[in-house]
Amino acid sequence: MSKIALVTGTLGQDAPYLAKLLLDKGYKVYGLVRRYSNPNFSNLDYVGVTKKIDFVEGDLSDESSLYNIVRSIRPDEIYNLGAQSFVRSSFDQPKLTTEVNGLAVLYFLNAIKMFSPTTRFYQASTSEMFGSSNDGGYQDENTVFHPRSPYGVAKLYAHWMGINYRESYGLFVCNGILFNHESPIRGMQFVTRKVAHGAAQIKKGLVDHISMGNLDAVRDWGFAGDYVEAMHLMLQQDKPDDYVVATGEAHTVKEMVQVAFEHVGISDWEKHIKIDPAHMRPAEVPFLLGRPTKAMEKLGWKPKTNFKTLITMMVDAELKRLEK
Ligand code: NAP
Ligand code: F7E
Repeated sequence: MSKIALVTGTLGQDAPYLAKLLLDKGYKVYGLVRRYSNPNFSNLDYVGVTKKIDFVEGDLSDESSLYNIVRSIRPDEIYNLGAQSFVRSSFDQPKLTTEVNGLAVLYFLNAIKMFSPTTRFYQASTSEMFGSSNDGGYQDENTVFHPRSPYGVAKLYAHWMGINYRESYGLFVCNGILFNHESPIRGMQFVTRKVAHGAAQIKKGLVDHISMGNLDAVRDWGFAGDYVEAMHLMLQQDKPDDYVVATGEAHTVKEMVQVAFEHVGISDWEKHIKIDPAHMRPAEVPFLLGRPTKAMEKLGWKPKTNFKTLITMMVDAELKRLEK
């Protein structure tokens, strides 16, 4: 009998890569999609899985829809990837972010407890929960949390609620504390895709500059296709646990811009960047660098794609889209 998985965040970045991995392993995959007048399947199309997924309609802010879905499907595994995931927007929409990123996890955990207690649950936790905290230059599972945005605070609520239901009711809940991960189907607002797209457009003479925020921020950027492997591995272990997933390599936004522009043959990239305070955040997370030793040792996971390969892959994908 093939395993059944329910994935949320179906039309986003990570879910298409995860769905492909699960389908290749023989899973039946259900994808939660909220109600749209015109749904956008382009990310699922990019990965080639649109027709292989069974779509179920529901909304993370609607408790009853999640209860009904868990009760009727009783999945072996749930991967909760859906979220209001843009940190900047969470400052403008803190309540919505709290409901979708925080409370939805409580709804899922209660639904599992009541209707399907053997279901294994993966929660998309995030390095944003570390915020301004780091232990001597990196963050791992032992680092104290100090989130700096409503997004990070809501995710921390979900993270601890998962641990609480694991300890209180014995549910199989894993939190994957993932650092920034990117791909050619990353949302357009996020800095890597914005820069990859901008560099390709400037190269083609379509625009002259990109407006950006804090170029000094440091991030540990990996490839989404590598990171979904870690999500799956977490749910295959004998015991549930929490894991940091990262590359262990940090770069500034400025370095990322430089790699993208140099890849299209533009060395004077500074001329094409305008700093706009609109892209700054009320509280910034200045430095994120993960130490994924536990995931490497216990899950046998390791990242395969390095920083330069990732950024140049994204720029190439943008050039290809523009040529079409
Ligand atoms: P993403 O591209 O923004 O996808 C999130 C998806 O959630 C979107 O498809 C969105 O639907 C859906 N969603 C939002 N609100 C919803 C609601 N009320 N009901 C149902 N679905 C809803 O995010 P991602 O990059 O794939 O990330 C996956 C998960 O990992 C997220 O939870 C994110 O917070 C977390 N995470 C991401 C990173 C990263 O670097 N990518 C790092 C750590 C953690 P629409 O398409 O309609 O907007
Ligand atoms: O910003 C700086 C910005 O929006 C990265 C989400 O997936 O990863 C992501 O959150 C950095 C920040 O990602 C611009 O200030 C400068 O320091 O690409 P981002 P994020 O905020 O790190 C975490 C792990 C998640 O969990 C989130 O869901 O880049 N930056 N200039 C800019 N950022 C943006 N977006 N746009 C700029 O123009």
